[in-house]
Amino acid sequence: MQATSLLSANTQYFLDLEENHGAHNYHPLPVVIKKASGVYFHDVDDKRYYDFLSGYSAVNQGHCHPAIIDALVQQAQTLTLTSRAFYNDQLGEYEKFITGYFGYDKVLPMNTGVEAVETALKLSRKWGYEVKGIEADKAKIVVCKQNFHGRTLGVISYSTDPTATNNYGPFLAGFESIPFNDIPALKTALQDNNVAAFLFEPIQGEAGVVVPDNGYYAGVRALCNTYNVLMVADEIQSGLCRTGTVLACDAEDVRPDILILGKALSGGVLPVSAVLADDEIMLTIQPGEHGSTYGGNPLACKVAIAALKVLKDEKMAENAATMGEFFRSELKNLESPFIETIRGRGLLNAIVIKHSDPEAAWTLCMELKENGLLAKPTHGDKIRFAPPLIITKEQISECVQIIAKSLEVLQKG
Ligand code: IF1
Repeated sequence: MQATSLLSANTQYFLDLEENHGAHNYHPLPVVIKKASGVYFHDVDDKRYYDFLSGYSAVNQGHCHPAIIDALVQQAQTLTLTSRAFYNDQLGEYEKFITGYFGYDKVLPMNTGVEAVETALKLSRKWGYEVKGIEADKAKIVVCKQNFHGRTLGVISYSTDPTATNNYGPFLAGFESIPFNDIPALKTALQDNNVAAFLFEPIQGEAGVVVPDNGYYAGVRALCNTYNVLMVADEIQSGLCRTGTVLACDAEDVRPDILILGKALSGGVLPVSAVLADDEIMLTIQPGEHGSTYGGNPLACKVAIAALKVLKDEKMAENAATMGEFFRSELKNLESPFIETIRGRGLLNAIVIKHSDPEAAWTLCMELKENGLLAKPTHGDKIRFAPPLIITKEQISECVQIIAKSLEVLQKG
C-alpha cells in the first residue's frame, strides 16, 4: 500500500516555512492551496481539486461567493471596526435581519465559534441563577460525551477527548457528561434542580458525524420543558443548510432556547459567530458583563447578512438534502470492502474505513489528493466528505468516480 508521491519543490517550500516557523498544532495533508472558487481549490502548482471539507463547514456557500465578497469589499472600504463603545450603522440592521431569519428576540454577536459557545455557557448560568433561581455557584450544565465545542479552557473542561485536554488542567467545574443520543440518560441528569442547561451538537461532527435517532431532538425539547432546563444547540457545524435543513434541529421542527452559530455565518471569509435567544434569557446579561472587541463589527455584520441571504436565495438546504442522498447512495453502490460505514445527513457525511493497516484512511486521502479531491481523515479510520452546498449532480458523480478509483490504492497490500 503506497501512496507517497513526490512533492514539488514549490509545495515543499511552503511546508518547510510552516514547519520551521509555526507551532506544530496541526497535521495537514501536504497540499498548498493558493486559490479557490466555488467547489474547487487550486494549489501552488496550479492543480485543481474538489474541496470536500469546506473549511469544516465554514464555506457552505462555496469559495469566494461573489455576493459575499462584494459585501466584504464594499464594507471594507467604508467602515470596518468601531468597537462597541460607539454605535455603527450596520450592527442594528444585522441584528434585525438575523433575529428575523431565525425567529429569536435577540442576538449576541461574537467572532469564533468557541466564543459563541462560551457566551452560551455564561448566559445559561446567568439564567440559571437569575430566572430559574439556582443557589449561588451551584449551576450545572449537562453535555454529551465525545462532544466538540472548541478549544478554550472553559470548553475543553468538559471534553472527553484526551488529545484535547492532556496537560491543560485544572479544569472548570460545573459540567456533567452523558452519552449522546440517550434520552433516558438525559432524563436522569435533569432530575437535579441545579441543572441550568443541556448543551449538545445536533449532529456530532468531530466524533465522526454521528447522527442521532429520529425523535432525539423532540425528546430533548420535551425533557428540557418538563425540567425547566435550557436547550442549547451548538449548530456551528450542523447549521446553515449543511445537513439539508437551515438548522439540523429543523428536521424535527424543534426550536432550541439558545442557538449557537458560527463558521458559515460568514461564508468562510472572516470569523463571525452568534448566539440567539429570547429576552428572558438574553437580557440577563447587562452592559459591561460580556463582550468582544470585534464582536458585531460592521464588516462582519455586512458579510453575515450576505452569507445568510445567499443560503436562502440559492436554496442551499434543498441542494444539500438532494445531493447528500445522491452521494450516499452512489457511495453505497460502489460496494467497497474497505468502506465499513457510510453515514451523514445532507452534505455532512463520513465514511469509516475497514482495513488491516491503521494508516489506511490517511493513505486513501493522499490518493484522493493525487486524483483531485481533498478530504481529511479523523480519529484514524474516519474520513469526512462535506463539499460546499453548491455542488451539482454531475460534480458529485465525478467525485464518486475519484473516490472509487482512489479506493484501489487500498488493494495493493
Ligand atoms: C479545529 C472538528 C470540525 C465545532 C462545533 C464549536 C466549534 C467547532 C460543533 C468551535 C469547531 C472545528 C475546529 C477545527 C476542527 C473542527 C472540527 F473536527 F474538530 F470537529 F469542524 F468537525 N462547535 N470545529 O465543530 O469553533 O472556535 O473553531 O470557530 O481545527 O479545531 P471555532
